[in-house]
Amino acid sequence: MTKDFIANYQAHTNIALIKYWGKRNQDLMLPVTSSLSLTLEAFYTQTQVHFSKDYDEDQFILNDQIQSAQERQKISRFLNRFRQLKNTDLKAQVTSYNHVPTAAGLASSASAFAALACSCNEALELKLSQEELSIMARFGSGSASRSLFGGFVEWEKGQGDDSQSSYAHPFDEADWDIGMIALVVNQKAKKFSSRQAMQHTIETSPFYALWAEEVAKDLEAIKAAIKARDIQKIGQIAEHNAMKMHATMLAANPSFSYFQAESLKAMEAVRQLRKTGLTAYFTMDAGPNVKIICPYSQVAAIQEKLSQDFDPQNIIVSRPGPQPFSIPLINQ
Ligand code: FM0
Repeated sequence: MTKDFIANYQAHTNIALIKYWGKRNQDLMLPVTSSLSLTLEAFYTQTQVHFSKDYDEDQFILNDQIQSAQERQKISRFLNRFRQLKNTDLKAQVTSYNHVPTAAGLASSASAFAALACSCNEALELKLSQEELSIMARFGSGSASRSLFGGFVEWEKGQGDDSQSSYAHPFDEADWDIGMIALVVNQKAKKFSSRQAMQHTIETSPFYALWAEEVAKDLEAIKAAIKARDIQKIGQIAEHNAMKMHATMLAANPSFSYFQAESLKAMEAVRQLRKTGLTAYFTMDAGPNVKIICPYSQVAAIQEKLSQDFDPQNIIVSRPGPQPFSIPLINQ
């Protein structure tokens, strides 16, 4: 009888409060700066991997759809790193589901590669540590290195070209009054990948010279604010950090931006919330959606106010999320 290697894991996505924007080494996926995120409960990926002699080639099925050769190749390259560690050439079937309420366009490579790394580790009985898995996930997508942990997570930039020195670790459990609201805007916005966008920014934006220094300061300040559980400070620092990242893109040549008209409207709505005495700050990533940092105890009041100007279906509330965990196998 042939032994099959199979496992299924759930990993949650994360939103950076201090952003990762740029690589110092593209081949090794090493970032220019450290970064810090909050893992979210509401958005996650479940990924089963099955290594077996029955497969002649790797297969990748996402949300019940067989994926293109291009998508499959990305997965195959990622699987190769695990095959190397196990010294096997078994092919695999990867079956993945993105759990994102509505068609929110928040599906993230972060939860996807974190879940796949965990499943490969268990299926192939590699017994890698969380830190080693964070390094493995990083090779799929930089932000995925942070989804190996729950709550507030810091991804260390590491040293030089030492690939093993850059991984994430938990910073704070976030088991206190903090939440995040995703405000989904304009899902039809043209997408361009963060990978290309950050490289173009490094190569052409004169403002990028300031970025690393600003991140270092913001990171120290937000860590103190998290330890003090000062949401107002956390929000102020995160909002400013996100805007500085987007400013580097506005100064790129040619310039580009992820801001849509609706994103600007959402940011203004958050500023108005503050005028009414609520504690709410925004952040934005490589897409038009706006995410709001707030005390969880204020989400109902914020939701109600935002519902006057935005479709309630597009306002998605989340608590902080957990680290990846094993889930039952799906039927073959
Ligand atoms: O998450 O080229 O990880 O810190 O989301 O795959 O490493 O998709 F706002 C942008 C994430 C970038 C900030 O980039 O890029 C953050 C961002 P890859 P990712």
